Amino acid sequence: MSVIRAKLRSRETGMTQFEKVSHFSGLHPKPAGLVLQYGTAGFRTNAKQLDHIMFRMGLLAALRSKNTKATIGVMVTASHNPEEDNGVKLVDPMGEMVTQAWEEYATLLANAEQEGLIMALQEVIEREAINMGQEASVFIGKDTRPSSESLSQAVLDGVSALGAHGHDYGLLTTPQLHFMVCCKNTEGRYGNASEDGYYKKLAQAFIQLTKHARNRTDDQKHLLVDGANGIGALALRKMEAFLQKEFQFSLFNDGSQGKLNFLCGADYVKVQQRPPQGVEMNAGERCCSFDGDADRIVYYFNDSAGRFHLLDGDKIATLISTYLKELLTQAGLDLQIAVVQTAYANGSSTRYLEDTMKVAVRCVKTGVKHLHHAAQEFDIGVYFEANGHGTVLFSKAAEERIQRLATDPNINDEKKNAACLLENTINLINQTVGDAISDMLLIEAVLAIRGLTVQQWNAIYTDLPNRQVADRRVIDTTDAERRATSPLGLQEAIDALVKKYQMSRAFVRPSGTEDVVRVYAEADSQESADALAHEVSVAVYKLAGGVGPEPEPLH
Ligand code: G16
Repeated sequence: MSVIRAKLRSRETGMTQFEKVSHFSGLHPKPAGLVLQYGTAGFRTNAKQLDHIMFRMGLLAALRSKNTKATIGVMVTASHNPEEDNGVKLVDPMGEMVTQAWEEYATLLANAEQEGLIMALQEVIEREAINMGQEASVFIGKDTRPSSESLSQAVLDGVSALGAHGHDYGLLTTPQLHFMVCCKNTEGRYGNASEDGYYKKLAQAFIQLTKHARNRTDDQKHLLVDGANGIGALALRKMEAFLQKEFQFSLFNDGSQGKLNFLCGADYVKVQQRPPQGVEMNAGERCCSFDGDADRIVYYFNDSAGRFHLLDGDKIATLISTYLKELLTQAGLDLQIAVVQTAYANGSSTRYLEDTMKVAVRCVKTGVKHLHHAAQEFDIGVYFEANGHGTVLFSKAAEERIQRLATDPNINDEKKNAACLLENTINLINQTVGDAISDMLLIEAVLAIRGLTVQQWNAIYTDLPNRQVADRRVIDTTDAERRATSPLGLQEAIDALVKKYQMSRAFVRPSGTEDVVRVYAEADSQESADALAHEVSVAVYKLAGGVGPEPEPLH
């Protein structure tokens, strides 16, 4: 029925919608036989393989927009991956990652051979009973990779092939695009769907919030920022004027010289457990790194003995949830706060949150989409992956109670102050997705309000030494997912290895963003964590059919 209507409507313009799709699809042909899987955050691989994927995700976004009667977002980025890769992230109406039910359709369209594309489209249209006469609108953003230019053009071709309106924002951070989509679909209630709207909203909230911090010194206002040579650096520069010198920064790896994510950025710092290249740090100085599309952040500093200390997503979640819990107590609000983590969360962080903070902790599968949904189940859900990707979600009811309290004339000063802080905190947070810039400003504000140095924050609990390994040589990457998880005896081998070390834990999983198997290990000492990570990667290599030379011991 919906298909017929689409044909009738398009006949008026001479070409049916499907003829138009076929015509444009010929300009973005799929290499025969190429099969790509929808990964942790969408499709991601070498940019050379992605032209047809982008065109087809433009089609899918147009369909999703017709289906939801709302604006949908498409972000062209491969985030933390090397510059030669690219990828695509799809954004649903409220700014969250596209619903998992549609990942299946994304895979269907992505892998349909050239002559089967229209049939695949028809299947989606029929299964979702999409009215093809419905207007559609898609917002598009891209990161700074050289390939992003032509790939975002391919998305636009897909969008217009189905008669949808495409708004190309050009260069944006991923969280900015999520923000724009949410602003548009809430008719401005979440903010103004423009870059300036984003900067203004966050900067105003930050300035209001830091008014509650007494006597901020210039040192406290200043941060070293590693922009990963990516879009986050450009965005931060644009935001500078809006912050009215209340936040000052020295920006390194701003893209003017170095290569995106190369020896810098949040993923490099977290996995290598060392500072990025190109940042001039003095002992004790607070530093942070964004990733390639600025949806992740990690903090760190070197102590006076030259030792490196990393404050990752777990430490960020602890800082923020402690701050929020204290404010709730001061405000007398009985809202339930929970922290959502993944298996990568350091064991010490989980123990601290549960035993000392008495905060509920949930553990879910890797992937922001999983964390986001789990966090939505609480009044206040703080979610962070250890890699620095996270945010805080406030339920509608929680926001309303906080707002009512902040304007209640009959409460004492302490309660009023706490309620105002909570209100400004909500405005500073990008609730659609993890956002390096928003998270950074929130962390800076919390440290200032609580009068904490980065060293004091770091001392809240001590991380168990840990090691992450991701080795392209370890496994045949075309079949990574099955062979990493299912070879007979692998889990038993890991269990036996873990038993050899004190306070230890280890697991392996195929990455959904890179052609690697990730191995994580933690133990009571760095030597043990390194040795366990090595032994587990050898077990994976032997039992899962590793390719190339056997993994070597670390250090
Ligand atoms: C994406 C996801 C994250 C995930 C990361 C690594 O981040 O959004 O949730 O933690 O990939 O996933 P994997 O271990 O499967 O490779 P980003 O920042 O790269 O888009």
